Amino acid sequence: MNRKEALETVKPHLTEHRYRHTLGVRDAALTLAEKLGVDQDKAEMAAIFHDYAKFRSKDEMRGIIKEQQMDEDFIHYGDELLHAPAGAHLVKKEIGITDEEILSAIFWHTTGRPGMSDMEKVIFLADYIEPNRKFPGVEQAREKAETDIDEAVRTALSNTVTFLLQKNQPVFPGTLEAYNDVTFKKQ
Ligand code: DGI
Ligand code: FE
Ligand code: FE
Ligand code: FE
Repeated sequence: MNRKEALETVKPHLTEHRYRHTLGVRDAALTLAEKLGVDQDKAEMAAIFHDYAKFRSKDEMRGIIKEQQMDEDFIHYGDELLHAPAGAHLVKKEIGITDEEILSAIFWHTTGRPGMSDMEKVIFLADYIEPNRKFPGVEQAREKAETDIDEAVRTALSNTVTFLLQKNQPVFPGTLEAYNDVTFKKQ
């Protein structure tokens, strides 16, 4: 599938706003992929489909997580987490993408995980810093991404954990493990 077909395929699954975000993630992912030396075509595919399941019903996504015997923490730590693992499954089943690098980047794009691959970092960070994002701390993460991608990932994880704590929301264990992992590696 080429870029144009991929964009035409994903568009009907997204709102205007989410499609614009997806184009931003695609642009950011291409830049980060070049910096990290990962396959730019794969990074672009992962970016285009990363939010594929964003508007599926919660019940459908919970069903996929159970049937596919994925970590049920994805069900218990907040509904925002469902679309990443469910999306990886649906992109494989409905679009026919089988590349594991692409699928795991989609799978982990919301939470991150300890020991993230370079492709996973590219999509996780591109989702966080793409040009349409406006939340507090994003500028700092963008600046770090210019010079030190691990430090930028650390900032994104740290900001996300801080944001969740401030809102009295649970933090997915894998997100804390990811934060600890990149923080230990810095020391
Ligand atoms: O799908 P997007 O909006 O582009 O971005 P995303 O997939 O990174 O989802 C962001 C949302 O996910 C945001 O509302 C915060 C939430 N989130 C991220 N990490 C965690 C989390 N929510 C919980 N409960 N726990 C987490 O570890
Ligand atoms: Fe997402
Ligand atoms: Fe994210
Ligand atoms: Fe996204």
